[in-house]
Amino acid sequence: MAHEVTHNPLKGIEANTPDAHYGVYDHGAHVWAWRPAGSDPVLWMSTQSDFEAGKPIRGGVPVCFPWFGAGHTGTLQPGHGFARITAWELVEHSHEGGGLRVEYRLGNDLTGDQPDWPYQHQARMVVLFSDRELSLELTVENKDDQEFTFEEALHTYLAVDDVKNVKISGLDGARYLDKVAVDWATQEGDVTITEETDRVYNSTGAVTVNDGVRKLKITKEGSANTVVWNPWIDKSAAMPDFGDDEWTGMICIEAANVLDDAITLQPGETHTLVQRVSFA
Ligand code: TA6
Repeated sequence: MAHEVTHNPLKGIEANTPDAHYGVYDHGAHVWAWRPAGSDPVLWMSTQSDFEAGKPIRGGVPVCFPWFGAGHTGTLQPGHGFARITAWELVEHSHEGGGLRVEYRLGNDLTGDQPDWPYQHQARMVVLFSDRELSLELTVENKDDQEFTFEEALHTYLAVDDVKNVKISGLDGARYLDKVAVDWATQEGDVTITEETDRVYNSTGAVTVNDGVRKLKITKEGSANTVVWNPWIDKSAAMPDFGDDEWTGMICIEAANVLDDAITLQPGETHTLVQRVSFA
């Protein structure tokens, strides 16, 4: 499928035909569109999202790095780290396996002075779009002469028919931090969404999201945690870049390494986090 460099509205790579739509922005190496041929959009995007330098995008796949939320101190800014609001360098884009491959690079030359995380680093994001699967591969390299520790998450917003009907399977028996109740618990059976839900599961496995209309399968590698989030009513109303009634149409399923599962790399070491979304 032909693709082009676009400024729609941020610079990036896009392939858009009546059949299918793939899109990624240089800003945050942010995948913002994946509509496989014959399908409705798989990624959700708020109608209220910002699309400008220095601001996060509300939808698609924000890349959270090198910390998650406010980080291990609870005070780090910007939220979810600087990677998602920094323009990454487009390394190459090509057709591959009937789809589109896009590779981005991030490094100190692009991230600048970061007193909260003052390390020499390089990150690469390889995105593979096809009509069968969306694959995201985030590799982090320690380019420093000292070890460093980081958190990461592929903060994936999935479009669902009605989140109140969603059943998430694959987390049964997993321990999780319930960030709403501020307590740990163990998952019993499928995850259903009946209120604000913000959980960090200790799980390396695949999950299936069934909204009664479509079943999506999310697999991952190099990930100790799966984050599940829906803001529900009040949190949605409190976010200026999130429509008050939009919460029913999305669920975040995030391959992550956060909290006690943050990654420590020695000089020269690399770590790769992979998340793949497909139809179950
Ligand atoms: O991944 C869930 C979460 O950490 C929630 O706590 C909520 O803050 C969400 O991320 C969105 O964060 P953002 O900074 O994009 O508004």
